[in-house]
Amino acid sequence: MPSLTDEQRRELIAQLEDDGYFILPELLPEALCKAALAAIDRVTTAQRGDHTRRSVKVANCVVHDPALLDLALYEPALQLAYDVFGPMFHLCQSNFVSRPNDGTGKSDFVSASPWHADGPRPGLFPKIDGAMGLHYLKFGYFLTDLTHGNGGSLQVVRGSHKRPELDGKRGTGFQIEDYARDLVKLDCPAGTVVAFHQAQWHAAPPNESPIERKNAYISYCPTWMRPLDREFPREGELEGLSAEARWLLGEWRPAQRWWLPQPEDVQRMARFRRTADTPVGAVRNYD
Ligand SMILES: O=C(O)CCC(=O)C(=O)O
Repeated sequence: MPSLTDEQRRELIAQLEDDGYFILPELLPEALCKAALAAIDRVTTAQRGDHTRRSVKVANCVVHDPALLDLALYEPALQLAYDVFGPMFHLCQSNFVSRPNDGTGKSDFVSASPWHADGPRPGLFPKIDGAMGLHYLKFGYFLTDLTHGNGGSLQVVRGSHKRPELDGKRGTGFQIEDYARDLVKLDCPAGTVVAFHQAQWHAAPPNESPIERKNAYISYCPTWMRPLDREFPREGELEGLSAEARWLLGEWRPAQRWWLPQPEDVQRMARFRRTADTPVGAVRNYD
């Protein structure tokens, strides 16, 4: 399993602050990529039924297959979530999309996605100097090749996380050509992992290629935010999972401990801290 050095982490976090996104230096390990693809294919086939060319999006995908939960446990992502949120972060959202050239022309976040920022919504959340703080960090796992250029790659506007969503423009008032200088099209090889700030403007055009686009988005937020696309697990639903998986999925605890961790809570994800950091047990301000 790849793991980032402190230096790589510093560089990626600096990119996140400046550009609103970064690309992990290593591709996803082939075995993990293959397992996630097999899981996506299995769930997609079951959901499609006879509509074999339909695009399929599945929310809270981590509960559908252990390989998709393994993506949520990908060490470089957890290291970077730790960097931005400290030890008290958990899973905010997970979904996958399996998107062929489906010919629907829809921009419904299934067949394609229009330009937007994820929020958080409503946009009435506090801003500092006009910029929205980082409330969740989202990782896109692109599991199929997109280097051919017309597969409906994720696109972002570099630095847009520092501005209001689409500069406050609506409908045809927003023209992506006006931002051509900062437009980044992530026509990337299979196994590429891209992360972005939730306020980053992003979109994905329809897949116009013969290669089905398959990817997962997995995001993390502080434990004092509720997950976006699932309820907290009920008794028994986390049986057999690792301590880290149970933490990410939100195992039961008394209300105050979502906000004020006990020393053992601070320890749960402690192995993802930077090696140069003070050992977590010695940090008093989490008491
Ligand atoms: O279709 C895509 O890849 C983009 C998805 C998206 O915009 C989102 O999850 O907010």
